[in-house]
Amino acid sequence: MSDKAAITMDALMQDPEFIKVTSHLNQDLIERRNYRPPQCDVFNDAFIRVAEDDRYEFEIDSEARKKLPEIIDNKVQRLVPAAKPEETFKTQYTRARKIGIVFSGGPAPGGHNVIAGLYDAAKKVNPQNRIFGFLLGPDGIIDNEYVELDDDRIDAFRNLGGFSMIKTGRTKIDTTAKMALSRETCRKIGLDALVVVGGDDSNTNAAFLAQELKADGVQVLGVPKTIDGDIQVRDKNHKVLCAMSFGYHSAARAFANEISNLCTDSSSDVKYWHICKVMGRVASHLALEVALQTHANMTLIGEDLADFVDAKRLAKARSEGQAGIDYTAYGMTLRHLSRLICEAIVKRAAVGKNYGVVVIPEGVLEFINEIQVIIIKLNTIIAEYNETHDIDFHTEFIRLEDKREYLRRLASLSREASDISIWNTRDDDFFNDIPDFFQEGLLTERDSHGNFQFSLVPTDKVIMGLVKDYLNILRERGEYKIGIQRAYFDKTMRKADMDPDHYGSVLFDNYSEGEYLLVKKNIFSLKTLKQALVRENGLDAEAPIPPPIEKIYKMSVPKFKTQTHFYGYDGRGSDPTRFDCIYTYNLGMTVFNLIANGATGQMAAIKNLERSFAEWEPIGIPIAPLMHLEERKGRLTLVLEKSVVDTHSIAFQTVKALREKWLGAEPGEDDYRRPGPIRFTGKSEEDRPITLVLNALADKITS
Ligand code: FBP
Repeated sequence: MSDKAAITMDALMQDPEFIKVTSHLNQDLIERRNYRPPQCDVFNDAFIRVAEDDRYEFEIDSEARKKLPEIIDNKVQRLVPAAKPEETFKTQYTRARKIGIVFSGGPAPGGHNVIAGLYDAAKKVNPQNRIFGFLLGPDGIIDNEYVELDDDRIDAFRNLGGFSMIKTGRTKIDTTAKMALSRETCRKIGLDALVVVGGDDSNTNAAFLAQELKADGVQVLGVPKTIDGDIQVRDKNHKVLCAMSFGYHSAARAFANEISNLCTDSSSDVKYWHICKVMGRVASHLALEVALQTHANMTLIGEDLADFVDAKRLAKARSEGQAGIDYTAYGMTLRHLSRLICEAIVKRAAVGKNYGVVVIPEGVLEFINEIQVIIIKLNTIIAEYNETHDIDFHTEFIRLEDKREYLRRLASLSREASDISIWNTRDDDFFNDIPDFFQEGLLTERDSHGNFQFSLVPTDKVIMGLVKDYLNILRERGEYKIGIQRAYFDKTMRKADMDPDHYGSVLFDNYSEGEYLLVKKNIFSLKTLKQALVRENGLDAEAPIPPPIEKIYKMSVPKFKTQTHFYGYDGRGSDPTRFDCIYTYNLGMTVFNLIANGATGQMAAIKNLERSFAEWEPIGIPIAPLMHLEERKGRLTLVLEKSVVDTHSIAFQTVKALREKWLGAEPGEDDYRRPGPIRFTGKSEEDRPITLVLNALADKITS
């Protein structure tokens, strides 16, 4: 570099404009940091009590009662103003406390505001209250790694996405040794309470910690976090207590914005099908909201596929007089799913739209019976191997071939075994029939909670591989064609002084009707085109195909070009929507008030999220009664019940009712909706998830 350039650069770096545009501080960041979310009405009171609410009942699992006796009889608690508090209450409420907080599991927009809400509420009640953030998730509790949070740190992260303030991790405190270390950490700091901000597994952890640490006087509270939206709580009479976990709205809006941009691109260059895999480990809540936000042409909802009944197959069995029930007609197979996608693609192509956008939920395979069975079997095999050997399955069998060989051995042993084996030759054959990359995916290491890591499986590739194969078959059969607009055909013919009617009836199946013309099924190559022209149009066998006809024919032959995208970590790291900012800040305040009232084993929540802010009600939900037995690492384990998409909900029924409209397999523009980017300020920011608004309508209409 020359001296002149160096000097110029030095001078430039002192320039105020240069400093401004290269600083990490931008207007949006400044506005976010300065924003103070509104607080639910009750938080304006100096003293807040909890009132037990007996209107809510739960179906209690006997295993939960056995394992969590100290917290199983907890009730729903409402936060209410303490109008004339007695002195003992005041002393207890305001006494100086040490509170630890930890993020657990994947990041979700709004987490920092939970901390800010907790911090502000705690400092308001008593400036001597101290908040400690455990680092890198539950490992921070086990290893006694934490930072004390102060004004500067809190202010730097207000209303910002991610969990970067204290980081996160997925460790589960699930052994006596880890529990003992956690207890030791609480004792060393002198913690009064611990707040676990996490999903279903983390709130499960919170319940076990609450049970264990009760005797030590350490309260443990949970906060419902996960972009997946699968922490939704209703009591046994379906009364909604927590309509949605935090982070869901922001992630769905971030994904929707990106996917809506693809709708715009796709309908502009009209050559790609965009295949969008959207996060959500099991439940399809995120895909559902994305569908409502964007009106993408096709959105798969896993829960819907699980309910699938192949009516055609049943009718066929009935007409052939088959005895018994054809069980293969119940539940979706991968093959059948690929057929449904092909059907949609073919329908759009018929009206000239050989492009579009498909949304596939990350966890869709969980709802395909044949795959789910294999996943559970492999979970069990891997867990059993790890339990009975000193070395972990994935360390012992590094290459796919080694893993396959182990499974092959199990299958051959099953032939000799007298009782039922977990892996038989049918499983092995099925497994060996699927592509290597998918086998690798199915064998992928389970997370620390024993969950199958769907985000590591190229689900879209699996499904679209089958789709491509079947589209080729349909193309060969002449069933996959691009419709030619009648007006365009007429114009092209007339430009070449050719009579459209003369050629139209030779070329097209539906020349007498329809805005889009479909080349006849028996014309599937230039050779068959020529034959048709010679046969039906009197073209001399030696003459070339007239160029305009050749052009029209070529336009009708579809190429199926795809672009695949994964929307997950990007949206999970987005800054929160205003809805999530307000929601999480109030969750933080709720959790402090539950602590100040001596609660433990409760999850902070805001009731009436689906309604206007004035109706939001901070509550505590007992965690233990929400737990049930679920398969993890090949065995039944007590965990918080995940909520999947209810196919009877208004939100799902809306998507179902508008499916054909959004597919857009008719002439004219598509019905795409543009949600736009998440904007922190301004009136156009979406209020709350559309899923919530629609589901709340059901209550309104029926009440
Ligand atoms: P949480 O349930 O912990 O909130 O995480 C949800 C999620 O984002 C899923 O959508 C996704 O399948 C998974 O985390 C990815 O996990 P990882 O961060 O370990 O790759």
